Amino acid sequence: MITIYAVPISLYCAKLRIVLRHKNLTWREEMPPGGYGSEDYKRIVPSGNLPALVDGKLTIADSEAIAEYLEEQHPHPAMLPLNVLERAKVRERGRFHDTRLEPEVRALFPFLPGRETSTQEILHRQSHAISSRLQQLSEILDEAFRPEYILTLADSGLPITFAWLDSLIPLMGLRILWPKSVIAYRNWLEQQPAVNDELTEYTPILTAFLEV
Ligand SMILES: N[C@@H](CCC(=O)N[C@@H](CS)C(=O)NCC(=O)O)C(=O)O
Repeated sequence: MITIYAVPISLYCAKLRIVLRHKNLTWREEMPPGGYGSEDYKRIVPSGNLPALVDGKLTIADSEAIAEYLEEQHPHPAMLPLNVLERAKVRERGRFHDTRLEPEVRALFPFLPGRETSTQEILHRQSHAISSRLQQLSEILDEAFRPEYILTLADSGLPITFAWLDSLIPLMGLRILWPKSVIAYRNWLEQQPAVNDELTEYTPILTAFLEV
């Protein structure tokens, strides 16, 4: 059986669970031995990051690498289109989430309750940065989001980042502009069973985490 190393609040672990759920896979979840960032865990996963997956002889980290592995090992239901050009665009969208949008949300993590105090300047700057990324996402989606759209690897990280935004906007007083096409895409995403099931489990964990 597949084992994943994960912690409940990790955004990228929730992203991975959406892929596992959509592919109807069963998995076992373990906390990193010795805790997050421990030397014990780094003996298993040298980079020390989460999530990681163990499947037989294979141990790999990085949600994108894991998702591509799962797609090849368990091709049905497909989470990449057949067309090579469309597959490339799915990968582009996945990387856009991981390297462009999510890092602008993560930049607020040092200012979560109980941590450093944020300033109006930081909140204004991050509101602008996140809104700009959402605008870019809407332009990227304009090409891709059609009635025949299937849930792809690129759609696993975005719903979790959107859930974080839902919590952080009122908590920090962020002013975020949501383009109409992103709202329509998000509504569609949240109707997908794998996304809905993960959000049903993840959102209360996120809410409790932010209440600390
Ligand atoms: N690009 C990585 C990012 C994963 C990531 O940032 N994971 C966080 C937890 S949500 C983590 O492990 N942070 C600690 C570290 O990177 O050492 C992926 O897609 O898996």
